[in-house]
Amino acid sequence: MTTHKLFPIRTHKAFTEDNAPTVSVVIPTLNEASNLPHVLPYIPAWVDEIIIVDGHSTDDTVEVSRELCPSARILMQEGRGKGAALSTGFAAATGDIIVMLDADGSTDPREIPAFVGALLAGADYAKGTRFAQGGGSSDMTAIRRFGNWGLTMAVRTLFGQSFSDLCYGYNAFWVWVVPVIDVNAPGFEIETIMNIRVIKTRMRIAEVPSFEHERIHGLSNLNAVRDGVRILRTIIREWLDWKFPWAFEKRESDPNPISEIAQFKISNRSQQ
Ligand SMILES: Nc1nc2c(ncn2[C@@H]2O[C@H](COP(=O)(O)OP(=O)(O)O)[C@@H](O)[C@H]2O)c(=O)[nH]1
Ligand SMILES: [Mg+2]
Repeated sequence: MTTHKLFPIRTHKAFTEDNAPTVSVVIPTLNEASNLPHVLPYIPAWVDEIIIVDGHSTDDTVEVSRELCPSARILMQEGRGKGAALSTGFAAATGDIIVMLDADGSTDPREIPAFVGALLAGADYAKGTRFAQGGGSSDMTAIRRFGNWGLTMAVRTLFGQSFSDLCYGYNAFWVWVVPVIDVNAPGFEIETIMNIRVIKTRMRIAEVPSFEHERIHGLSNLNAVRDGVRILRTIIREWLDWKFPWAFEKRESDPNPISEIAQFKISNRSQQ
């Protein structure tokens, strides 16, 4: 990816009461039937679209989603992993703003106004942080905390940023951010890639203090060591791509379908 020369695209759109930005919430789910009753009812009523991207759950996730939230769009993800599910959801979202939310009760839907507020106040990308005043976590083991600290420091050093949190998946952004950061990764490294590419593309990033609650039922799908190594490899690859773009030139025959869909949406929107 050679996005280092890109300058941010802005919406340049004056929102009025009749033209208020619409909000889509994208939720990846993998066997979360018992957790969804603690999440879906707390999504603010003014959210325009809820997209649930299921990873072919073997429990009643889909049925429970339909029952709790009949208006939600339920999609089956293509490929495997949280990253693939989010990519499917981003491509399908029709809102001006996309909010990423987990289904296990860790990310609190009642914080959505703070994320949307940061975007309305001028940010391109509102990035949740558990390590700013007002944030916190009751879902981090010591190894995760240490790993996240080390990886955050690595990104701060390599990319010259002052992020306080790297591996956290509660973020919100304007829809046009999707093709600019051109994100496509299958696993949990998607959050890191997004957080790095918004630096590389010089987005206005606002950190939003957020409290991560303990997963309510079931076990995390993340493996701290396996996924930590994947994330470290991702950081190094992103840095090499940033510093030596000529070595990573994208081939013409390597299109990103997510980008094409988002570009299409953006050009349609600008004609409205
Ligand atoms: N669709 C889909 N969702 C996933 C997958 N892996 C994790 N998730 C969802 O992503 C969110 C976060 O996953 P979790 O296992 O709690 O990881 P952690 O929060 O990093 O410990 C939850 O809503 C999961 O249901 C997957 O492979 N496919
Ligand atoms: Mg979780």
